[in-house]
Amino acid sequence: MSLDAAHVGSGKVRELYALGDGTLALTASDRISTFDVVLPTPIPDKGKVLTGLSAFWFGRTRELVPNHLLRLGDDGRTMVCRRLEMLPIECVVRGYLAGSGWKDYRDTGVVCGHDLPEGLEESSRLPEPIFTPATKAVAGHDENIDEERAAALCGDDAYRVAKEASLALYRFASKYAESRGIILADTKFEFGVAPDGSVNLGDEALTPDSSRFWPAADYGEGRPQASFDKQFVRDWCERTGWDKTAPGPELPDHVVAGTRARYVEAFEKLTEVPFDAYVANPEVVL
Ligand code: Q0Z
Repeated sequence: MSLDAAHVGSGKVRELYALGDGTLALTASDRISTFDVVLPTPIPDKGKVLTGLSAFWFGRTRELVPNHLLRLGDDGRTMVCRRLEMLPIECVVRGYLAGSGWKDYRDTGVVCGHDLPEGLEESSRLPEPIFTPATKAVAGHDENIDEERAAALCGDDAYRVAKEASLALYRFASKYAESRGIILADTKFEFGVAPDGSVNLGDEALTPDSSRFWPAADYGEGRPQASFDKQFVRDWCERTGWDKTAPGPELPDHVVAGTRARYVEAFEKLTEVPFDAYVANPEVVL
């Protein structure tokens, strides 16, 4: 980080800085959250893995959809980005039924206005990926909204572009990931408008923090799936009897090491770049 950077925002595990030249620096920490609580124990290199994966996808999809990435920091955990006027919705694409999509389907048969076939189960693959926009909650959980509300929030033109870009990105990335043993069950994108008026992909993209990554080898319908990255942490937290309110428990070394190995495994499976090569020179993923 340069010394003239002003801190302009904090996420649960990331920080956003304004650089002197009108660009932004988005830095991913090694903090991990589970059950919506940030744990006191970091996962070494998690921020580098997530930044490297985002950058890899930005590089692979720039012809499909323009994005905000300008360059990577030498630290491997910072993306220098073009500043965008962010759209006020989360652009979620689902290829499988999980989380709030599964709950909405089970209760109503409908997800964000998509009338889905009968007989789907938890974790079922959908006949076609669906776009399920949500509001950005300041606190608490995002709320799924229908297309009419989402378009009213963004403006019709920007909404249409963000929706088609989201579906195209999901189709590209899910096909690629499934060929490498990882199911991309769903994912959340954020878009913004650049000074030239174009709608650009922003934020992080197609990481395990913005998506559900499932190991394809363990997939089965009618039950929840193990998470590619966080399952050790969740299982260990469940066994401690923690009530899932802050503060969370300190993680033991074997859970930290196992979780770090899963993040690195996801990075190497998807990028085909050795993680050490990324750390030595982050731009190898571009
Ligand atoms: C991203 C966020 C984080 C806190 C704003 N290119 C951009 N232009 C304008 N705004 C953003 C971006 Cl990426 C932007 N966020 C999400 C990230 C910490 C909030 F690291 N908020």
